[in-house]
Amino acid sequence: MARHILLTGASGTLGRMLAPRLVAHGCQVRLSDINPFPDPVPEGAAFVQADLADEGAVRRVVEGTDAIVHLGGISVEKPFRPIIEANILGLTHVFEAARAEKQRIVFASSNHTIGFYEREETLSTKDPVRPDGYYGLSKAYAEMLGRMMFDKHGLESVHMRIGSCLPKPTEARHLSTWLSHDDLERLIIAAVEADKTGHAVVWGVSANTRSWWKGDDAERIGYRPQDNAETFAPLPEEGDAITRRFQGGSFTAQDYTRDDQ
Ligand code: NAI
Ligand code: 15L
Repeated sequence: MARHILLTGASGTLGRMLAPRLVAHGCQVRLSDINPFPDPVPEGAAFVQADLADEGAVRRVVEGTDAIVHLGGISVEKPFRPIIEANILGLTHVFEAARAEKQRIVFASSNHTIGFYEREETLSTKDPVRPDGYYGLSKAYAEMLGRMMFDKHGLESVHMRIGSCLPKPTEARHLSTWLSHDDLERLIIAAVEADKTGHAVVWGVSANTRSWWKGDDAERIGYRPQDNAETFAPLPEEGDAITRRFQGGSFTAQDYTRDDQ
């Protein structure tokens, strides 16, 4: 894969893991984050510090690359102001810059777009979103922004609704939500290399026996997961009754005030 890729959120957990893997695929990689890159920058990569909320900085960092893997932003539930800065304003800057440069975006969406579905339900990406907080809502906005950008401008984007991307699953919920590091890499490579994607939404999940998520655009973009959380079963249940009830787990229980059910 000889492409020049911009990887945002490079200094975060998944960015640090992916940076050397993308280089190993033969990509030229531009890493970017608001925070310095904490590791030695891999040979074949370069790091540029930029705040997603700064439109000019985002334009400069996007310029000259061929595709964007957008992981940068707030990755947990927070009050709406910081979420708006990074995940709404910053994200829109990335899409506008990509539109100017005619680039595909591979975006790290999240299972928290649908966090309030009960665990007994099996979902397709066509089911209505049920965000479990401002964080999940911001990811749903990204998926809709991608839809509008494709319908109106032909800008392609692949939205990876990532479950729990960890070296290995550690709790019962992960038996359904786990995405192995290797499968995330496979998904990103498929999304970058697919001939055409249009606007695609793909569950960012491994081939888990207990997955809650089925219908999506995985086949269309050529994503074939190979790992399965079941090899780690059984695992302990975690958290309170709300956490255990909904697919979004502990995010659903944060600031949960309903008392009618
Ligand atoms: P992380 O929090 O470790 O990394 C996010 C990075 O974005 C950080 O390095 C942070 O400095 C950077 N960032 C935050 N605000 C920024 C700004 N204004 N300008 C520039 N950079 C900024 O998160 P992680 O776990 O690496 O996740 C990466 C992406 O994947 C996130 O978008 C997250 O929402 C998404 N995701 C991750 C999942 C997981 O299991 N780790 C599950 C679902 C989605
Ligand atoms: C996410 O969206 C978060 O970024 C990550 O930290 C995990 O909490 C994950 O979802 C999850 O639901 O397990």
